[in-house]
Amino acid sequence: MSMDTEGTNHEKRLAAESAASLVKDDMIVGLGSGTTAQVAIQELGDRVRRGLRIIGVATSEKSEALARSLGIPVSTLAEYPEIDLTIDGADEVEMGSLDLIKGRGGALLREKIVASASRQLVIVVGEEKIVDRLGSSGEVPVEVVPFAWQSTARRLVARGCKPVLRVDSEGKTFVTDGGHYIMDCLFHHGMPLQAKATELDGTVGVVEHGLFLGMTTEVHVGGRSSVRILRRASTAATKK
Ligand code: A5P
Repeated sequence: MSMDTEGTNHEKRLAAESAASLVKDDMIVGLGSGTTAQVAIQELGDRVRRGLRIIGVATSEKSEALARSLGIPVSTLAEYPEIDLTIDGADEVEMGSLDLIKGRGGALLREKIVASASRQLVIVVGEEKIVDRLGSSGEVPVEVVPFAWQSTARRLVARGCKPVLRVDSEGKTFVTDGGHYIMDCLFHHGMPLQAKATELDGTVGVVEHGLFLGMTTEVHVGGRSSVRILRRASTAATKK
């Protein structure tokens, strides 16, 4: 394993452990998706084995399978419509607003539904995910219905972006847990991406998009030896 990968894994673990420490007995916990959220699920699994009582609600099939394999009781939003705290990763976090881009791992729809039902959304990332301006590192994933996706792509072009249909490692069209496709949309620089959220919400054929605006409670940023915690409505950061 390269030093870089080791470093990144270490940073993910620090962030994940810090966020998981917020979880207390009898909480309903949203279980995020992606490699950093997986580390948080593993940490929660360890704590469940040592006696922590929680119920998890997963944001993807993969996270659900991992949680079950670790002995974390898993339920649904139908049973538990209100979630106390969700721990999830992100592809970008905008400094200050703590607005997010999510979904580059392919799980954005369920992630947004779970985040919307959560009293607290705690994001776990490494320093490389923090950006000054949303969209700095690339595309916004947009989940679309497969039917006439080419028409939806044309509508997305009219919204000012260049959409690319996501394919998997074998070159087949990537299909989400919900049976949809993802278009990775690169927006022209200029207007703040936040202004595009309402346009995407109103685009026929779009199921959901990866702009998570005004949802984050706090961000645990894993560094080399400490965790920086960012809270919304304040640029103040604390170190653990
Ligand atoms: C899943 O689709 C995403 O929203 C992930 O939360 C995001 O891609 C971050 O994943 P990593 O923790 O693997 O970088």
